[in-house]
Amino acid sequence: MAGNTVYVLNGPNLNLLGTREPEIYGSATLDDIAAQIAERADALGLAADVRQSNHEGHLVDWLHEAQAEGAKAVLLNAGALTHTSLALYDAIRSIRTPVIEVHISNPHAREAYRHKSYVGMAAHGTIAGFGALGYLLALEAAAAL
Ligand code: CA2
Repeated sequence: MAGNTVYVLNGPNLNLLGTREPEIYGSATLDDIAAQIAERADALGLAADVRQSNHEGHLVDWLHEAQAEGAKAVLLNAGALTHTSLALYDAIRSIRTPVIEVHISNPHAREAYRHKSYVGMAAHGTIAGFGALGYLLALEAAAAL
């Protein structure tokens, strides 16, 4: 893997994007978003590796893998694990690869239990509230790192 690869990691339930709650998360599916990411990555001279898992440990393993493989950056939408996972906080802190937190919605404008982010406390930066465009904005940020 070349050092221009950006891992784009998605957590629990994001495989269901486009099927429910379009007023919050939009109507694009994760496959639609992955296609947009691939196109923008190509234009930026990057390669994107888009993955999704409903299991916290997979996300931890992929963060370690990103570092081991020399990835340029990780874009991480950890879903609800954002607000609960000390394991993801520790994993992000344990790697040197920059991690950019991404959210489709703006958790700070939602329920109080979404205001705390373990991912955000360890991440290089956060992009939230711009819908699926946030992944593309985060790619631009990764390219500029
Ligand atoms: O806004 C985001 O990207 C979130 O990470 C989405 C998470 C939520 O728990 C975070 O607070 C913010 C939820 C992902 C659930 O995905 C769904 C997909 C389709 C229908 C319903 C939920």
